[in-house]
Order: sequence, then C-alpha cells, then structure tokens
Amino acid sequence: MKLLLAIVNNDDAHYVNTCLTSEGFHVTKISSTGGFLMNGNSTFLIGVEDENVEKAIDVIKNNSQKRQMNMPPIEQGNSARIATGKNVISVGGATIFVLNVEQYIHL
Ligand code: 2BA
Repeated sequence: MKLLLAIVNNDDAHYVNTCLTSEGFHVTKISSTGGFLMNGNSTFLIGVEDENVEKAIDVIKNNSQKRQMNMPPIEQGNSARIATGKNVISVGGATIFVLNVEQYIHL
C-alpha cells in the first residue's frame, strides 16, 4: 500500500476531490499554505493499493493545471522571494509524494 500526499492548487481542489471520491478513492483533504507564496493550497492524503497508484495520479493530473501567478508584494509574505527577481511564477498543477505504508489500521 502507498500513501499519496498531493499538494494541489485551491482552484483545482474541488475537482480533484470530487473525481477521486467518485472513482472510489478514500481521501482526506487538509487546508495548507505554500511556504514560498504563502497562498492557501490543499493537501490530499490518499491511501491506495499499489495497483491503483497510477490511476490516482492520473485523476489528479487530469484535474489540476499549471498556472502563471503574479508575485504578490514582498511585504505580504516571505522575503526569501526577493532572491528570485521574478514578477511572474509558474505554480502547479500538483506536487505529489508517493510514500510506502508500513501498516494500515482502519478501526
Ligand atoms: P509555494 O511554496 O507557495 O510555491 C509556489 C511556487 O513558487 C512553486 O510552484 C514554485 O514555482 C515557486 N517556488 C517555491 N519555492 C521556491 C523557492 N525556494 N525559490 C524559487 N521559487 C520557488 P510549485 O513548485 O508548483 O509548488 C506549489 C506548492 O506545492 C508550493 O507552494 C508548496 O506548497 C508545494 N510544494 C512544491 N514542492 C514542494 C516540496 N518539494 N516540498 C513540499 N511542498 C512543496
């Protein structure tokens, strides 16, 4: 079994959630914040059998898109952003970690 940890843009989170659950995946959605832009995003925890990992990733991929975002003013967030010197930044899509699950206990 694997645990997918998927960080998804808030604008896509509703579709990702709806499609995952309608495909039969069990999902927990957590409100999260990106450390760089300090915008809200959504983190999904999805426990899946190994043979369904690719299917879950496809559902996320098909329902999330890369977008260009204007950098917010420095004073509204993390000053580490100064170093990039960019006005526009590309934001996922989704960032997905696939973790091995040692034990799954569902009581
Ligand atoms: P944020 O940390 O707010 O990052 C938003 C976007 O800013 C990133 O898009 C990337 O294009 C850029 N960025 C992030 N950190 C940067 C840095 N240190 N220097 C220059 N540019 C930087 P994405 O890569 O698509 O990431 C979207 C969100 O996914 C992130 O929001 C963060 O919440 C999460 N994320 C991405 N990679 C991660 C990782 N390796 N570990 C944990 N969370 C990650």
